[in-house]
Amino acid sequence: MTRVKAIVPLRSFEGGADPDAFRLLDAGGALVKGAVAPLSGDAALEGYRWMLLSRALDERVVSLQRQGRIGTYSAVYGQEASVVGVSLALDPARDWIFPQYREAPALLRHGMPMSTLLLYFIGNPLGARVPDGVLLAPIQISIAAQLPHAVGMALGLKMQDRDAVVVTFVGDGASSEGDFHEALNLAGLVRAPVVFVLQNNGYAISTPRSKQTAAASFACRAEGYGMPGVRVDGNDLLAVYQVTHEAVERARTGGGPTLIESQTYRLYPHNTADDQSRYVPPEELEARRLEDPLPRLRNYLSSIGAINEASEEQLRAAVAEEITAAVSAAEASARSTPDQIFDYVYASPTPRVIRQRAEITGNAKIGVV
Ligand SMILES: Cc1ncc(C[n+]2csc(CCOP(=O)(O)OP(=O)(O)O)c2C)c(N)n1
Repeated sequence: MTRVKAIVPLRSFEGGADPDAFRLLDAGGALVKGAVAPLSGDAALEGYRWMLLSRALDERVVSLQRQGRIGTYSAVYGQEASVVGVSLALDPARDWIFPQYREAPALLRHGMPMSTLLLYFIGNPLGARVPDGVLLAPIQISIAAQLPHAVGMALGLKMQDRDAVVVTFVGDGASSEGDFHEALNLAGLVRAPVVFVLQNNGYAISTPRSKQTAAASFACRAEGYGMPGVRVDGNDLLAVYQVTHEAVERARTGGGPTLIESQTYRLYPHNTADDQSRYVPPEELEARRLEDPLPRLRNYLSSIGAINEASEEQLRAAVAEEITAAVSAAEASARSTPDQIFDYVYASPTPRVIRQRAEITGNAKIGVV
């Protein structure tokens, strides 16, 4: 009997440098042989500013959380090139982002005020309100639920003949949800102008990538949905920008969706309630720290004369000042009250919501609406 051959190579990416991923900068920040930088020095410096801001914001918010001034927060730490590289390829005046919950700098660059974002993490429901004219869906905690919404929005934009694109972020863990497969299948079928950015950061809380899927990569799943799949070094800002730019242009010009697997690494615990020392071997963390995207881009910028110690110092000071002002503004806002969570559930509250609200405010006898 003839044996059936496996149609995909049974080799999987377990972290560290994937030799097949697209990259433009090597680990030391030098352009790889033959590479041409897709961003000018000024544009790459702007990317670095967003990355510095993201890291400084993570550090500040974690410190505020430890003081009891912030609720739970999922840091971007380690994934800055992945998030900012995508963001730089978008036009905030016409393209939409449907986020997960670990993309702070992309939301800020798209027009979300930092004080509003902080309000969200403080636990004030008003922080979840996206200001008018800002092309963002609200942060999504229910993993993968943003994907069908993103496809629906993209299809709507296509039907209205707009030249706008939807970009949605999703994690490696969330890609095991039914919503992921349903959304990608439909997007491929209707050629929706949507780009799926799957951030493979090594873990879904404590579940390592090796326990997430038997597929050789996340990107190779794209074939099953009839769309291109790309693997990119997610710690290389220039490479992430380029693959996203190409995918966005393809979507904008009627070429349909793309699945980008951005291979990065979460250098911080899943969120402020997690302890990654329980499941990440210390030697793994140390090795992956050497792939930190910030020094890598910093070295590149300094090699082209776009940054020096003095200008970096100024950037860091400006970013710190911006964060301090946003924290003050958020903390000066009116405190939320527990019953506010019921205000945004339904346009007309159901009897159960009315009862629960009354219970929480102490205004009702249990069971009486
Ligand atoms: C539908 C649903 N199931 C479970 C959870 C609990 N949960 C929160 S984050 C998470 C892991 C997500 O991992 P991944 O998609 O890889 O994203 P990452 O947090 O690593 O960026 C889980 C299971 C949830 N938020 N929503």
